[in-house]
Amino acid sequence: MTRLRLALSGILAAVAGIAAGHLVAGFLAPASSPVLAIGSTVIDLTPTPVKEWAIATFGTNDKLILQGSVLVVTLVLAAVAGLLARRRMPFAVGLIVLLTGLAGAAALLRPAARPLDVLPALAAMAVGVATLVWLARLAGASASADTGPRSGAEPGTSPTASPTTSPTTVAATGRRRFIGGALGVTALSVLAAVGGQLRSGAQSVKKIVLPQAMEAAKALPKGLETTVAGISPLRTPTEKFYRVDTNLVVPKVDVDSWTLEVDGMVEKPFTMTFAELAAMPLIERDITMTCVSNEVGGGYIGAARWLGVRLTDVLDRAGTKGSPDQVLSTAVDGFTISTPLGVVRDGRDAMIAIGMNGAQLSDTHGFPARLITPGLYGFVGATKWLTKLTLTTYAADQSYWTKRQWATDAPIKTSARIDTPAPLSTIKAGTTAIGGVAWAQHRGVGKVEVKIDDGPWQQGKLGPDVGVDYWRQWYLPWDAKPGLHRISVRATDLEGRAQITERATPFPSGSSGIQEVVVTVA
Ligand SMILES: Nc1nc2c(c(=O)[nH]1)N[C@H]1C(S)=C(S)[C@@H](COP(=O)(O)O)O[C@H]1N2
Ligand SMILES: [Mo]
Repeated sequence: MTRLRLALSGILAAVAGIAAGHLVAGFLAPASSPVLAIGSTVIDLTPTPVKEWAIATFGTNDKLILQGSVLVVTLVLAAVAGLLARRRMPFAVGLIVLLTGLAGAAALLRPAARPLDVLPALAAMAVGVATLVWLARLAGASASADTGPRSGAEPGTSPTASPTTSPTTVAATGRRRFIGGALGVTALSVLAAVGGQLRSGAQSVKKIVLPQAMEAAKALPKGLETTVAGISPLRTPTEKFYRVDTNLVVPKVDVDSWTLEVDGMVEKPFTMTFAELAAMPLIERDITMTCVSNEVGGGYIGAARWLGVRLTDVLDRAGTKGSPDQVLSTAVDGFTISTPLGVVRDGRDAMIAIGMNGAQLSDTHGFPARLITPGLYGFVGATKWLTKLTLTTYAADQSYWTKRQWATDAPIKTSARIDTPAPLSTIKAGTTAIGGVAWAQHRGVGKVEVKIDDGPWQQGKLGPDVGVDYWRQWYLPWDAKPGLHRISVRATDLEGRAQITERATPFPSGSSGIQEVVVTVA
């Protein structure tokens, strides 16, 4: 029983410390909360294959699983500290100091850390140590009573004990005190954690008035979703747009103090405010983004209307010195992306976007400004929370993912996805449609073909054309006969190149292969 109470003392000390740290972080910098700081560092240190495995296995839950794992490991170590507290208090305290010290170091070593970011870990350290010492003493006292006179609390000498008090009643009192202390710590921890969460959640980005584009983009045509049930809408609503980034906490950027710096191999480095950026000529473009981690048939793809400034317009203001081959972009949290300068300058609509689907960028999608590079996977051209552009060379500088052996030049691979019927679903026999989306950004989709069981490749009908940088909806009418059926799809770009049929994993330059869906027709 004593061991259980001691272990619980350690666990509650950790919980109290983490909660206190979370509360302080809520006021200072949400990302410096102890578990989050350690989690972010783990993300950065995780070898690429493990990361790939986690994304493939847990999908968008990967961040929750990571934070849960950090928490569980911490609590196990804290339980050990609790067990040590009885006879080896200095070691117990040392363990808590070590754990919170790691959190502090993690917070300070974040690429864009400020010295104050260490405070949440220090708060966690102070609260954790105090709680451990106090609870372990209560646990020890109840234990001493359990084991009788041998260990101190003599019956009869306790002020509350009547002369007839037996060791058992003293033990009961000690136990009550411990339980009271434990409940008190739990309650305060919950309050602190909730307070910290509310406080960081309450921070939101400022509402801005988006300027108009020089020439408004044409209205988006009516998509196939109005006629083919289950097909992805032609434009992805912002709330449904996939989100991929390394951030456990979304940066909430203060647009009034935000600046964009242009430096590196340029003639005239400069810094501009958001107002200055938004005052430049704006273009509006329909572009489909894809994540390199998208598996065949996966959902890390979205199509939106972006409002922004041509990237070359901004770069041209700085001029070029020497022969840079890379635009290294940096986000407010220090995250970096390399984009080949040749691609940026080949005439495509690479842009610094400030608007998405008619509204300002949301905090999750990079407010107040992000890069969009049509035709390239997001990790080489779509920096969110952008704050710096550096002209440099691949020989001199590497970015976050290139340091982790991902490809430097990563054009989006042509691919097609079946949205309906859903994999492994059961559908009614009769006239129906097989449908989905296909993409070959910056080359354009030429045709989409569907194969049912061992039949021939049949050409699908294409939805409206929104340009080469946009995806294309497609469908094939189907008279579904009862039984189990296999459906595959393949896209060919406008240059006549069919999508790669060999299976490839997302690492290092994007997945390939043909999606096959099995359905039951009843
Ligand atoms: N600052 C920052 N920008 C980032 C990332 C990131 O981790 N941090 N991830 C990139 C990746 S891998 C992709 S696919 C796109 C995703 O953009 P979205 O979340 O708006 O869909 O953002 C890119 N920009
Ligand atoms: Mo990505």
